[in-house]
Amino acid sequence: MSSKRPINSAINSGQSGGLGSGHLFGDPDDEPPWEETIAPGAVLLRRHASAQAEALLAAARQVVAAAPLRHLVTPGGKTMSVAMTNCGDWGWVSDRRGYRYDPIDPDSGRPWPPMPDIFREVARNAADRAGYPDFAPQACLMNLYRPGTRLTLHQDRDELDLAAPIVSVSLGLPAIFLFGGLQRGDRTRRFPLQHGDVAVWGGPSRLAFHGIAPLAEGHHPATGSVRVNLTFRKTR
Ligand SMILES: [Mn+2]
Repeated sequence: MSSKRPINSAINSGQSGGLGSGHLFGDPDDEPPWEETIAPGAVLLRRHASAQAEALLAAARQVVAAAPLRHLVTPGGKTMSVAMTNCGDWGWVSDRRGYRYDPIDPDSGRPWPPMPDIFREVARNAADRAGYPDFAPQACLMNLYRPGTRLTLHQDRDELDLAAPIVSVSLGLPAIFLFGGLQRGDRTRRFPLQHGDVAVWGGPSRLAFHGIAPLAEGHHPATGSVRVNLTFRKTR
């Protein structure tokens, strides 16, 4: 894929070579975390991952070095605007044959890189805080959003275990999280997501429709001109 080089250097385009220092600008990352319930079983853990953000991004760069970001093709033949890669025992992939979890990176023919400990810890702590104890993610899907990138309304339903929640960590540029109900036509509400926010949804909201509105232009000291999203799932 010819577009690999730019997207794979994208996370590094923040200040000082992308190692990023949220503390340089102080305020937003220093806010103590708080929680907002947005639906039964669904909660936004505001700034919950702020303190670990730099470590998460450093680990994310290691993952991308081993399994480069790429634009997947949907079963219908459309190229997704979000650039993706995975780590952990299972990776989410999409191609002409459909959506599925695969232990092998189809681009390299090798297993996905292992899930970094810091990823596992942040995901487990967030799930705990949201009321889902002992969350043990088997898959981490990493999404990279550039300005204009969106994720249309969908359900996460490729997992065999629907008892476990979805844990989604936002890093870098802010985004608007669209969160609806169990039917596609249900009313969708918009929630701004900031660097360090973690969304967790499970239980009665596990199959809620959700998406991300087109990303606005901007600059974040930790990631430059992009948003990085880490989504953790128990797949089976
Ligand atoms: Mn999703």
